[in-house]
Amino acid sequence: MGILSGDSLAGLVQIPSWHVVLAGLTAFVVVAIVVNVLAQILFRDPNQPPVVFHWIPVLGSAVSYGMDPYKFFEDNRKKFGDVFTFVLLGRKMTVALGPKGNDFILNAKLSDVSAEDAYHHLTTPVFGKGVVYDCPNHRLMEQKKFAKSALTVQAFRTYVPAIVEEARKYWLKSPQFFGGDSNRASGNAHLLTAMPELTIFTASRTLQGKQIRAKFDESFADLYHDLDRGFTPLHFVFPNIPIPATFRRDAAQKKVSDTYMELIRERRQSGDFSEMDIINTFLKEAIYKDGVRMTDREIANMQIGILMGGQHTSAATSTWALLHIGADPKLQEALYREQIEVCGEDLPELTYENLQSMPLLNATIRETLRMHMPLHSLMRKVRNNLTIEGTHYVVPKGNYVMAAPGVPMIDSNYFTDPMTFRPSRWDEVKNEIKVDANADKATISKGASSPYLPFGAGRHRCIGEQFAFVQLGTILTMFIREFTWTLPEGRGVPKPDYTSMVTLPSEPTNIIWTRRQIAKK
Ligand code: X2N
Ligand code: HEM
Repeated sequence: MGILSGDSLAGLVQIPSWHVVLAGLTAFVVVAIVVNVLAQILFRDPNQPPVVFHWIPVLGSAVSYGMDPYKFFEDNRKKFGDVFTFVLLGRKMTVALGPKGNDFILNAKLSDVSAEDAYHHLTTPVFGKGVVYDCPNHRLMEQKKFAKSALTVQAFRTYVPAIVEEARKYWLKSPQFFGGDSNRASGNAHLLTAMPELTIFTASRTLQGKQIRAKFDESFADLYHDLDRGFTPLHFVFPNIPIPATFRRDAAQKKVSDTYMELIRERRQSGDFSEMDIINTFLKEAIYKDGVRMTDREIANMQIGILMGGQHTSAATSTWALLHIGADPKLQEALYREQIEVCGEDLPELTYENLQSMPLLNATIRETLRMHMPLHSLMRKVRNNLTIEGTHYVVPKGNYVMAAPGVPMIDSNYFTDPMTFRPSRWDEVKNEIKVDANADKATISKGASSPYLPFGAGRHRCIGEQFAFVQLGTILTMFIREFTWTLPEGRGVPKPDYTSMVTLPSEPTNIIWTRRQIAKK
């Protein structure tokens, strides 16, 4: 035996046993907590916004914010007012609530705040490189312009019949509906299965054309599912956490992006640019002002970004809308009557123009977005010390600012009885929208300090609003034509679940449906 054998080493150096290690760790954690608590009590900087008290460093207020951000904002607003800072898994987030806060954050100077610094670690592994938040802001501005140029009224006129056809195909095929039996007269559908499926079929068919839509009947659905499971708050906190979902995300990103590139090459070769989709507008227009051309890879990755964004927000919104309509038989009947009035007794093929003449339908979508804005938190990383107007507070560089446009939308100062779903509150008056016809409270203007901003404001504002209304309007109209539905006996509209990327209804999200035509026979 040599002198350096294990036995003799153990004799020389005392290897600490497990309970000594545990005691050491516990001591470290206790000291960290004590230091963190003392620091909050003793070193409050009067020039910075107040900090929400938290026991555990790094974790901070993650659990109470993550469980119910609106309750968290409300509770702390009572203590601190509209502006306060909380710790979210190592990040310092300064919230500015109310229309003024939204304006402050969403219209902040580009040199002061950055969306890409707040979002890119989450979005880039999913969308891919070179686009959206993986490029300078001026590139994103032009990418949005290219995408937007596809979303014309002319294109929407072709999208409506395409969505109608997808909806019909979907009822027939999906086990949530007829499951292949066109005579099935009633059933129970799980909306958080059905609506994401119908949303991705209709969005891909319209925004990306027939060829991409066809791929969703094969491998694409699974690949997008893998991308979805890498687009979560968990991946926002730990972008590269070594779990299967992360590896699948990365593999799927490559395969999906390659598929779009292949299609781009095919279209160039065949010279067939006839579809009015976003892929074609990029092929025609994607040259930046400085002469730089978007690469095929970038055009492909942009397609992923657009489909992912539109997918989550729109699927959540249609699910919420169907739940509210299901809970309100009078509204359901009124929507049916509006349709008959606008389209005619025999309900011929729906058109884009029909949708524009259905105020109750559009008010129902608006009301859904008011109560269930899909994105409850919008973030920017602070690049230069930011003084908050009208206060002595400075938000230091390196912090994040967080806007929550959903807060005024459920605040009784702006919307009467805000927790009641009441589409009739939306009475259109010229370009202005009166919040409530019966009480002359706030009037919504086009400014960024509007209390109603489901699509954001400022340079990062959504480009998908009109498309979303076309898609949601067509899907809801088709539902109302085909079915009557209720929520299961004794159930109301579910409470929100904030733990996913968008605000979803918590389970169960089932409806009991009956077909109108077959019921009549
Ligand atoms: C651990 C509760 O759950 O105790 F997609 F081309 C594509 C928005 C990014 C929001 C991140 C963190 C929540 C922690 C809960 C495109 C259509 C876009 C626009 C803590 C215990 C993407 C991350 C949400 C952190 C909240 C927005 C979307 N139009 N789509 N504890 O990006 O627009 C796009 C744009 C983000 C977030 C969070 C927790 C263009 C817990 C339980 C657990 N957030 N979040 N889009 N939390 N817990 C999009 C802008 C961009
Ligand atoms: C940006 C909401 C649908 C594409 C945004 C923002 C919001 C929003 C709040 C601002 C994000 C921020 O400031 O950080 C919604 C809602 C939707 C919807 C509520 C549906 C109901 C869509 C669709 C598309 C889309 C269908 C694509 C066709 C985008 C893009 C941006 C954006 C490209 C710009 C991001 C930026 O400039 O940073 N959306 N969106 N959205 N949305 Fe949407």
